[in-house]
Amino acid sequence: MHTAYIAMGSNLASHAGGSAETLAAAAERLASLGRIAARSSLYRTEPVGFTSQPQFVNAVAALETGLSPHTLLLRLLAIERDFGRDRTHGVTNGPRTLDLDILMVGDFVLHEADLDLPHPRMAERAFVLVPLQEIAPNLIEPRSRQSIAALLRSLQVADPALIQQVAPIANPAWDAAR
Ligand code: PH2
Ligand code: MG
Ligand code: MG
Repeated sequence: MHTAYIAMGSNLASHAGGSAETLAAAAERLASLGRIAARSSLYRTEPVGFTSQPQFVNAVAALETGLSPHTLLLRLLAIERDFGRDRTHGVTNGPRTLDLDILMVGDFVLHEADLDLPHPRMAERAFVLVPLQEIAPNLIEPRSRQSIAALLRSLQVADPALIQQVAPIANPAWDAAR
């Protein structure tokens, strides 16, 4: 058993509804892979990377699971597909119905073609660090050996505007299950 931290994102509607409803429904599917130990608030965030696309809704969940990182990855990809994620079209970093990224699994450090752990860009992304710090401020990122709170402070010093692009939102479907 280990704790996997999973970043959730959406900026297109799915069969479950808008992005907030999609993340709420996806969290129920995550619960079938283990036990959800915590989930952050939902956040409305400005798109990063490819900027001419709708705002995202992002969150982070902590999942206690016995699945190996690779098995977990396959299961997450299957859930993405079930919510209409189409990887055959579209731009890199472009709009998506559902994105489920593994941030960390315990203190696994992996560098493989299909899976890099911890997620190589997590420390640059306010839409990841802000929700992650909400549920696991003292968690140590094993590559930098820094806590999530420390990584977020560094990002805030480097670019304060980034943090302001991540704002908590309320959603009944998500908040009821927290
Ligand atoms: N995901 C990306 C690219 N840019 N921007 C925000 N705000 N949220 C995301 O989840 C996101 C992004 C690629 O996965
Ligand atoms: Mg992804
Ligand atoms: Mg992603």
